[in-house]
Amino acid sequence: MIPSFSIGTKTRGGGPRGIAAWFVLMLTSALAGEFQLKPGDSLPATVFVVRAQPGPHTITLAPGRYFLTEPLVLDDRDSGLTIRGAGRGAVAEIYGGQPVAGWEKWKDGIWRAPVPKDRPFYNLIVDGKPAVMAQTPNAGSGFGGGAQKLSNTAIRVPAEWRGYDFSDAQVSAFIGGNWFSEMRAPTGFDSATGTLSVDPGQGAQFGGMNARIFVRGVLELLDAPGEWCLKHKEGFVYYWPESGTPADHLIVRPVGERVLEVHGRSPQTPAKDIVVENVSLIGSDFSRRWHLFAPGQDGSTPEPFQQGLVFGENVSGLKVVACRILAAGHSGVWLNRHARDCTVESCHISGAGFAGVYANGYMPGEGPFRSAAESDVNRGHRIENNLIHDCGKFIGGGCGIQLYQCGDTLVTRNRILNMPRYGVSYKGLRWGLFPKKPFGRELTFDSHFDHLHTRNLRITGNEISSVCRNSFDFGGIESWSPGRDNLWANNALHDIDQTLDWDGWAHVLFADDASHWLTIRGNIVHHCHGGRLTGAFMMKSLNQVIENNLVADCGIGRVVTLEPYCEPGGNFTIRRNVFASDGAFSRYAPSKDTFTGLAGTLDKLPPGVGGIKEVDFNLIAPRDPGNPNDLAGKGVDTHSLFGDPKLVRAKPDWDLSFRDYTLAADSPARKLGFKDIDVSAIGLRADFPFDAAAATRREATAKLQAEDYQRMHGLRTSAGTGIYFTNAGTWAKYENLDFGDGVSKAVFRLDATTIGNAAQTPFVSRYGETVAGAQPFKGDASVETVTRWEISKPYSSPGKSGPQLFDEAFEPERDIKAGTWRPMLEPAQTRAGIRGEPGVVDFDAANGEGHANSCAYARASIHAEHGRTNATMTVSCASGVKVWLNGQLIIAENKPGTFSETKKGIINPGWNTVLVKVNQDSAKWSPRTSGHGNFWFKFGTVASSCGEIVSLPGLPTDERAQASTTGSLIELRLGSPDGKLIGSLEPGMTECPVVSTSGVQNLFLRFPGDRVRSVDWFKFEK
Ligand SMILES: [Ca+2]
Ligand SMILES: [Ca+2]
Repeated sequence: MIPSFSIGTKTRGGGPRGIAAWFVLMLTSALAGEFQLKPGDSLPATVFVVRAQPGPHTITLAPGRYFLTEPLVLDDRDSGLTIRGAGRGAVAEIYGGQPVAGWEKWKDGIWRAPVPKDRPFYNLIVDGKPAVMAQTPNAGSGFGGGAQKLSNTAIRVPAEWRGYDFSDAQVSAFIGGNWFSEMRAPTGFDSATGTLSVDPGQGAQFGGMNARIFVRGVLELLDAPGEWCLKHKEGFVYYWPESGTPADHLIVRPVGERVLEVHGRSPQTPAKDIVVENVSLIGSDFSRRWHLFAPGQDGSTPEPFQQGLVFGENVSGLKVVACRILAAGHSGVWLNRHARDCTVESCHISGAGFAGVYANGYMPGEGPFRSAAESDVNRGHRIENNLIHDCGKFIGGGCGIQLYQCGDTLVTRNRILNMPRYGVSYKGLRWGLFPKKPFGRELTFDSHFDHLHTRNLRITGNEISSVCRNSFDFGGIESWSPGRDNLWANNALHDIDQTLDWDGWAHVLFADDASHWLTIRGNIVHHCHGGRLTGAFMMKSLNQVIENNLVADCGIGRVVTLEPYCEPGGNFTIRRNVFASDGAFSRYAPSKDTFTGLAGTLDKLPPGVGGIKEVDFNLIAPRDPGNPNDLAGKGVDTHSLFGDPKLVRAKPDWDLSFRDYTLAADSPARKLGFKDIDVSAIGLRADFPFDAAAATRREATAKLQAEDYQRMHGLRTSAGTGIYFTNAGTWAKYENLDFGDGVSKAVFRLDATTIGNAAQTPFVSRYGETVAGAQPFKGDASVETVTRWEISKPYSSPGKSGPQLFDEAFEPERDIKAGTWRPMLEPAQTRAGIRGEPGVVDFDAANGEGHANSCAYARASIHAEHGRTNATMTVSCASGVKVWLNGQLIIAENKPGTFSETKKGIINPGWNTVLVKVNQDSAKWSPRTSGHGNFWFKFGTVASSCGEIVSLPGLPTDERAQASTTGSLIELRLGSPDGKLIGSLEPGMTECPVVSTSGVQNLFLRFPGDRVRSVDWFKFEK
């Protein structure tokens, strides 16, 4: 038997001690080669002792809990070591911290316990999951909570927060176009003004903090079950248990940002062939601040943030197999810099603050290297058969698997779900941003690929769903400026929906800038949704191939965005695919560069590169059967077939998985050469060692965020907040809910308007399924911005510059009812991810960018209870603007600026129309990366003393929203959207009885009318 010890090495590779020497004797006399530990024994001390013996060794952990006082650090002296858990299912649990004891009731539901003073930590692990650091608004209920962004380094908190203690606070902030989020640390608090200063994060390179911020880590914000807060100066941690008391839970405070660190002492002396198998590794710390890149860079994560619960650097052949890796503060597994031939296999990774698995190489041209080949140090990994879910807990850019400058790697058979951003992503650096002389050598376009190590990646057989739930410009699988010759094959991607900007950029398979020589083959994309600029695929780079894929049951704006942009693009191939879902707006959304190729950041196209190489032999169910192929004249799809693909679905829509699609024997796809996709090679292997359904099961009595559905029909999500657009017949599916031994009541959190049951329904404009309600003015003495418009296409005239179009009257100017219009209900986002502020109408972003020397129009209506005169109307623009009020020209300025008119500001009782025209300056168009650009306006009016006054996009209409006056707001159904009705929420109510429901169920929220504006969360009670 091994005696119990609580000794540990104090520093990495620390020297021997007397007690350790005695320990060696005990161990070696007990067993040679294999060392057995039981709970209470010290793992670091054992490693320290084992290291002194000739190996290789195996340390076997008996089932039970092992708590570390500091990270376990292995190095090259431990090469060949295996750490293995005894028993099945990783029941030996290594915690990266200490249990918190001594809880006492504090107030309300809140308990507190002593912890070491002056030792801040940023993650509290409760039953293997990260608790929510006290925040406002509460998790899953949006942003702000009264706090407002002032600048990239300051926010203003509400007046009632001014007495709060912000010494443990953090500010979580999405930045710029919502690609990434950062965690900011306070640098000062001015209680007189309520101004909380924070560090600058990465700086304003991507636009700095946007409005999607929240404050966390303030005790006064601890107001809900599941929240915790540290007061590190007091030495107390506070927690409100989700159920029972703290004694009913295992609550652990982390002691480091890594739990298991495998770190060879130099790149030349890697730690080799270390195996960690069948153990649970639970809980590591997050950090006071975090950002993804160094300021001014778009590359490697800065050194302090290169963190994983399992961390490997200077490693070769590290294997992490059949482990549970839970509640990592940063990433679950992080393979840093020099890391070769590592394996992460058959693991269950969940609750990570950032990514499930991250491999991080050197930025091109950086590091202690003399050549490109020398710098290729992170490669050869295999990431296979892992269940990775619910990561991105602290970082909104969190994803399943991400590789940076890491290549020759196989990512296969993983099941990835519930991420704020990507399922799988990998990145390098695009030509246009490349260092000009890496390692002192001149660079050519051809030789720059030598420096791009994110190459020869095989992303195959993965199942990815419910990702991209809280970020913009996303992809289920994504690449940005990697090296050559990557493959995405035989993956299934489903239930990935646009969340932040319905009509904005997103692609399920998103080959973003400079994804050259990428092949996308044999993938199944189903049940993905989004508007105009959302597609199944992006194709913009050199020599890409999209072949033999199936797209079905998607509601998307385009199938492929086939448009080079920024970097060189051409030689496009799209062949033998089955597009059973067509784009609602366009199939390929081509630009003129699509047919010629684009040199982009090169002076000219590389030799042999043209536009389309082959877009043909596809089977397409066309949106418009009467005009199935408007690109036939361009040589596109000339041999393709248009019509019913004869797709056989084995299950009803709400239950379909990728396994349920087959093509009928007589499907025309076969004649075109389409090969059946092997669905048996997708998703977790049969030998996955954990119960995946149990791992992702939710309790029905916990708060269920409405936006965390597994499938939806017809509605929309506002990222991190809720669902809306719940028109009659829409539904959302919540899978795998455990109702335990029964519940009797459902409780909902709805928006105030729905609860208020207002008798007066607003005016509406309808655009197909989109309904825009009238926006009320506050009616105070200030100028209030009109935020929703209908906009025209860009108009131009041959040979005329933008300013010269100022006095040329196009269709809408001659007759406001004429022309083609479409709604612009929220700020458009540019392709570079720059989102306009509310009320800034950016025609460039809205019309797809690149419209130099044109003008455009916008129209809106204002309905006033009482008329008034001298209503100051203000418009801002970047070039020239005209404003007509009720057909009268009130402002005409052919120059940039802000212009006001008061005397002609006459608001009539009833309806008024506003028409705005703006033109562009005569500068050559270039993509906008900050500011508003050069083709926009913002308009507002004073609306005081007008009584009830609202604005509506487009022309006046008297149609009002139809509220369902009878029937319920929400139906709760089991099994299917029309399955057993277990409860109905009645108008004016926020809770309803539920017929006794127990066990594990799939629940559907079905909306019988259109009276619910939005749902934030719901839960069941006994
Ligand atoms: Ca709270
Ligand atoms: Ca919510």
